Parts: sequence; structure tokens; C-alpha cells
Amino acid sequence: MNPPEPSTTAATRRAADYKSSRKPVWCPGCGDYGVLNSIFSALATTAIDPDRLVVVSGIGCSSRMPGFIRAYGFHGAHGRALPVAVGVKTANPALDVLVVGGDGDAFSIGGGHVSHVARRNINITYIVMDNQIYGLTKGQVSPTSDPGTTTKASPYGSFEYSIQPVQLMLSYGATYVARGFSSYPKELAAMIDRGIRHNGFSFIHVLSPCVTFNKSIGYDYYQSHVVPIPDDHDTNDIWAALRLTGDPPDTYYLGVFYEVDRPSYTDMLYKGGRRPSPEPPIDTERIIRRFS
Ligand SMILES: Cc1ncc(C[n+]2csc(CCOP(=O)(O)OP(=O)(O)O)c2C)c(N)n1
Ligand code: SF4
Repeated sequence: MNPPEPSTTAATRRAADYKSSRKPVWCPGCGDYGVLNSIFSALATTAIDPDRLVVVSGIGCSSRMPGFIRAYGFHGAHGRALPVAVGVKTANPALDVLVVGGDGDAFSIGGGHVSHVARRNINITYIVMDNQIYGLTKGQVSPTSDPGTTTKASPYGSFEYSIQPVQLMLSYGATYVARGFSSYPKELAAMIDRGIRHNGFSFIHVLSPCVTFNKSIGYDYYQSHVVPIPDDHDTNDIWAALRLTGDPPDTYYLGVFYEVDRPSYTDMLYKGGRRPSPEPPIDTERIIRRFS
């Protein structure tokens, strides 16, 4: 999908060079537009080659994103973006791998994968657009919905306790953890840029309102609940980072919670010059014939 047109050089690359010919199909006002623009800006800053970039997603409104970015893209099965991305990065560590999706994709059906990708410190960047709802399937509660959230499918209000993605990722061992808001695209772009440059697993939690199915958790709500992480916060201090995650739904800190250096999975795997064979000794034609 979206074969790149490498018509530009790193020195001249701009945000617009990463736009695909497909226009986003999100509802007017969806928070994901701001996230996409921040991704374009971050890619321009890092000047990544579109033909070295792979954008992977599962299923959901937010997971449509690979179609809008000029890069190689993989729009996979619901909840399975991370395993695909791990396969891509492990097979070819020279590629830059960006994973995008929603809170349901990440923490519900795909929830079993995130702990292992984080603890293995796979060198990919994961951007989760959290709207506290399932947007594509018209508004059921997700693992990040506040208890008591009322939807057509939960008319008496959700009875379930919600999870805090930043807290979860810090506990799982992610080596870069940040939170942005789609209404602050400049700050978000800087977090994504830093996450892409980080050698290891980087997780960016983005507050990205669904204006159609979650009207109570919209721009006004977030505007009055977000607070910048204090300037004197030590991003090497895991306990200080965890303390900043304690307050949602009253306060959502924005900024970089945590960043530490630890060898990535591929650093360890290919240590001492071991490299993946460019031509694996696998007869793919024979495998396709066998199963067709
Ligand atoms: C195996 C499977 N189960 C369920 C679905 C239905 N489904 C599609 S998207 C989705 C949830 C999407 O919510 P989220 O990941 O939060 O993304 P959003 O649409 O809000 O961006 C579900 C349950 C599916 N496509 N495949
Ligand atoms: S349904 Fe919600 S998440 Fe999906 S495109 Fe519309 S506003 Fe965005």
C-alpha cells in the first residue's frame, strides 16, 4: 500500500512530502487530524526516507492512518499491529517502524501484546490515539473509558474500572513514554520526533477526541484537565514518572514522563555483526503453492 515516491532528499524534505494521495475520511473535527499533522511534522524533522519508513496499524478509525502517509503501510487485523511491526523491525532493523491505532486496538483486543513489546525494548514508535471509546464500531466503551460512561451498549453506565495507558507502559518497562494532546500539534510533533530518535520502544499516548461518539470527553473537557509536566521533572526517575500518572480523570499531565537508554532488542539480536540474511533460505513460492 502507498508505495513511496522518493523524489526528495533529506535536506529538502517537508511535511507535505509525507502526505499520500488519499485524503483522511475521519469525521470533521476528529482529533486524529491533529495527530496526523503532528506525524507529518515529526517525519519532516527527522527527514526519514519514505522508502525506509513502515507505518503499521490494526483496525479502527485511527488505524486508517497508514493510508494517509506516504510510506510503506500495513493495515492489519484488529489488535495485531504490534506483532506485525515487531516482525518488520526484526527482519530488517534498518527500517523505521511507526505503529498507530486506538485505545481499543491497543489495550483491549491487542492488550496481550503491549507488555512484551515494551519489556523487549523493540525499537519501534507506538502512537495510541485515545478517545476513550470504540469509534469505528459506533461507540462502545473501551478499557480507557471512565467508569460510569454511558453508551448505547452500556445504558446503565460502564461498571468497569479503567486502565491508565501511561502507567501501564511505565510498569511494563517501556524506555520512552510521553503524552500529548491532538489540539497541541507542535508539542505532540516534538514528542513523536523524540520518540522516533529514541533507540528502543517509544510510546506516545495521545488524547484525541471522538466528536461523534464520545461528546462528553471532547476538546473542552481535555483543555480544562491537561497540565504540562513540570520543567524540573527528572525523566530518568521512574518513580517520579509514575507519580505523575496518578490523577486521571482529574489531571492529565502532558509531556515526556520517562526516557532511559537500554539496548534495544535488535541491538542484542544482531550483536557482534550477526545480521539477518538478505535472502533467507526459504522457498516462498513452494509455501504459497502448498497452501493455495
Ligand atoms: C477480530 C475483530 N474483533 C472486532 C472487530 C470490530 N472492531 C473494529 S474496530 C473496533 C474498535 C476500534 O476502537 P479503537 O481501537 O479505540 O479505535 P477508534 O475507532 O476509536 O479509533 C472493533 C471492536 C474487528 N474488526 N475484528
Ligand atoms: S467516529 Fe470518532 S474516532 Fe471515528 S472518525 Fe469520527 S470522530 Fe473520529
